[in-house]
Amino acid sequence: MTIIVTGGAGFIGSNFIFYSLAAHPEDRIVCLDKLTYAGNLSTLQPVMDDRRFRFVRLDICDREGVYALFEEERPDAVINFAAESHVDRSIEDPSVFLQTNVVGASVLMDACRTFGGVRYHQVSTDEVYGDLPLDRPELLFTESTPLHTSSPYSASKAGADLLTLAYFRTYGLPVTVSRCSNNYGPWHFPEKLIPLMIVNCLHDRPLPVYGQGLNVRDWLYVEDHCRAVDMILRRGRVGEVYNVGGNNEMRNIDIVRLICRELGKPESLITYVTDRKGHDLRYAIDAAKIRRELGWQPETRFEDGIKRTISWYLEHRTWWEEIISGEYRDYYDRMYGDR
Ligand code: NAD
Ligand code: TDX
Repeated sequence: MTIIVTGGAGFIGSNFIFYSLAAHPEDRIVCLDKLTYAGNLSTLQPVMDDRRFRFVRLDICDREGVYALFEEERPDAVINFAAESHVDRSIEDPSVFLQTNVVGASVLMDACRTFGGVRYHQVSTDEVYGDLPLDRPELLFTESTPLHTSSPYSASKAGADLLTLAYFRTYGLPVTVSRCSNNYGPWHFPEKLIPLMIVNCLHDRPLPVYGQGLNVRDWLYVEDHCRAVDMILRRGRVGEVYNVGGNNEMRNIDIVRLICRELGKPESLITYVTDRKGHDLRYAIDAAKIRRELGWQPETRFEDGIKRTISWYLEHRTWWEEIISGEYRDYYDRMYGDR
């Protein structure tokens, strides 16, 4: 198969490319990425010379460019990871979220149907369900929980998610959707909770906890998510939605304390800051459907995954230091300017 992976220079997309090239030696991957502030080409350096891999710098909203790439590559499948993904940025300025997350997904799906029923997978999120109360631990999101979003980010992801199901119903496009909980692991951009706290700890900087730190997220090791997407692409039923979750709910404050302990830093670094606007209280996923239909379940326990992640950040200082300094944004020009 030739698979177009969008957003492959970001956190989950890059992990997916590494996973997929190792798991399926017969497949070819074309990574399509705009290289926004969140895309980092140096992440993909280990596979740049693999003849089964190609990188193309392109915006998923660029219809002409996307169609030309389809014409050239004739892909069997598209997995859409590309998105503006940070809730706080969406609160600052929603417009680019609507453009990339909604319009971009529709351009990709139009290309899929124009070039003849190309298999399409939309990487959605558990945030499309909105949030759950903190005092009802028995409540979980299932695939039939109504979508009820809180932030411009989650509303834009819900738009793309529903549009994907509309392309199945209206045009018969062979699609699937996955709605996953919070991921953590290597190559995670240090604006998100876990990498931000690790990096700040290593610099002995304050650890900004929103509100009282009591909000709950369900954390899944990124490779487990990649395996789920891979299984859904190959064996999932078209037209279906699959929840993916870690069965690992934790309060933000407990995560931050754990990171302090692991790095031998004092909890006095913790600073409570103004809460996020519209802050979702709790996410919790019921992943029974993917377990029952595809035999998927998380393999990495949080205790192991978080240790592995912290070690990774200790061993890959250059990667995140270049991000913090902004230097990584020159990488493309340095590496590819003359090619
Ligand atoms: P990320 O922000 O790390 O990476 C996004 C990538 O998309 C970057 O490489 C960026 O350059 C690229 N991109 C952005 N706009 C683009 C455009 N217009 N055209 C082409 N490329 C573009 O995001 P992530 O955390 O890896 O998330 C990947 C996907 O998974 C997103 O769709 C996100 O909504 C979803 N998701 C993330 C999580 C999580 O915990 N991180 C959980 C569930 C679902
Ligand atoms: O500095 C911080 N302090 C803090 O208390 C940051 C960055 C976050 N937080 C809190 C807010 C959330 O309750 O930590 C929690 C996690 O925040 P994020 O890492 O921003 O993730 P979240 O808002 O839960 O969204 C993530 O999971 C679902 C991803 O960023 C999304 O792309 C995905 O869809």
